[in-house]
Amino acid sequence: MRILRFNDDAFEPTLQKIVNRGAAAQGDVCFTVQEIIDDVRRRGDSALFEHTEKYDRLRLTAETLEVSAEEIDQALAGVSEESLAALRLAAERIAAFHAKQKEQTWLSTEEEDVLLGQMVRPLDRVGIYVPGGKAAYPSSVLMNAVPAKVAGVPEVIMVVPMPGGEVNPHVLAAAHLAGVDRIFKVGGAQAVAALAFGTQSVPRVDKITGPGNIYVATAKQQVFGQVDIDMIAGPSEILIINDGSGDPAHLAADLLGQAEHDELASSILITTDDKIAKKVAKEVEKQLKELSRETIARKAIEAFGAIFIARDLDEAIAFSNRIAPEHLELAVDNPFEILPRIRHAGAIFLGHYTPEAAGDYLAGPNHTLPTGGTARFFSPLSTNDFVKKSSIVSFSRNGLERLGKEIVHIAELEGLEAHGRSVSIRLEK
Ligand code: HSO
Ligand code: ZN
Repeated sequence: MRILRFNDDAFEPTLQKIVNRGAAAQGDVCFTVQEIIDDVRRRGDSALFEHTEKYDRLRLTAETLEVSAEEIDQALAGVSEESLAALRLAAERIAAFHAKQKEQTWLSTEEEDVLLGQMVRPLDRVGIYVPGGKAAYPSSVLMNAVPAKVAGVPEVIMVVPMPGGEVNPHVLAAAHLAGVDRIFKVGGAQAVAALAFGTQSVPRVDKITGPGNIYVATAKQQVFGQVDIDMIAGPSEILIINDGSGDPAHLAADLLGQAEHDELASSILITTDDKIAKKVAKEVEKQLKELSRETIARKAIEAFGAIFIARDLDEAIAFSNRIAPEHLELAVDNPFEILPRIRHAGAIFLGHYTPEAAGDYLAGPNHTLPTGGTARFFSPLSTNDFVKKSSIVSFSRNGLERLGKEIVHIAELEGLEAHGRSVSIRLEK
């Protein structure tokens, strides 16, 4: 793993390459995605089935499109008690954390004559995208479905591609534990389109969340406005701030935990100590060789991994705030001392015994996090993504008398006479 100081010539180019790594991917798929969406929108089920046959080699009918209760039972039968228990623990902890995020409806009276408030209501129906194949993570099912259910969404619909009819049974088990209501065996842009516009068999949803490949991300972007979406996730990343304390093997393990996700993942350590920098680089090499996903992790580490040496923690913190990382580990002796100075990060993991993986699976917070520097303005997926609000306004006659003059005044400023009259007509005699 390369080790660089801030004043090295290679520092800035290396950083730029890392920061811009997500941008290269998009572009060419836009047109294809748009065609698929238009087709599903126009022809509904038959287009959905045709695209599924083409991309997933799976021939579906209105009867086989949806995962049946028997198919769920079959999947559950193939999942060990231990796996179920682990997933159940994760689901419970995620639910408990997300319950704390719940915003309440509130009402407040003003001078006894005006009542104002905000009413919180869950969305009626949401769609959760779950990737198939190697990126089929049961944890992502929980991270999307559990908050929706905690928010009170009555109908959570999941789509998951099943290439050749195959599906990860743990994904179905997680869906079952999270209380997903219906599951459709479709994926890709065609599934996103079906959720956004509805077909004869797939009901239209109000919001689509969940990760997916470039086709799915582009499709979500294109249907935004027709439905709401969560964020557009880019490649994953971790930044570790270190002060020379801790075990190099632990730091290396955390860097690799991110790198094994995909070849575009980025793992950065910024440390104030050059001795630990060298030890971590050595450890990364050693541990890489032991990984089953060595090829992916090695590519990510070589292309988008780095160890930077900072003069002091101030410089490390300033760097982190500039990057606004998705995952930030404060692998320092006194993490709470520097926490107040962290401005931007999706999730922050404090101290030497909080590997990011704890947050990926069952600490409780969501693992759907803003990537690529968007932690500057985006937040983690939360219960609040599955509700929307209505404003509440109630004036009594006294209230309208108290505030009516100014309403009429502003209506006149805007030349909107009927607005003004709707007030003055009520206050006559
Ligand atoms: N670190 C990933 C989430 C994940 N990890 C799922 C394991 N499974 C994105 O933040
Ligand atoms: Zn992960």
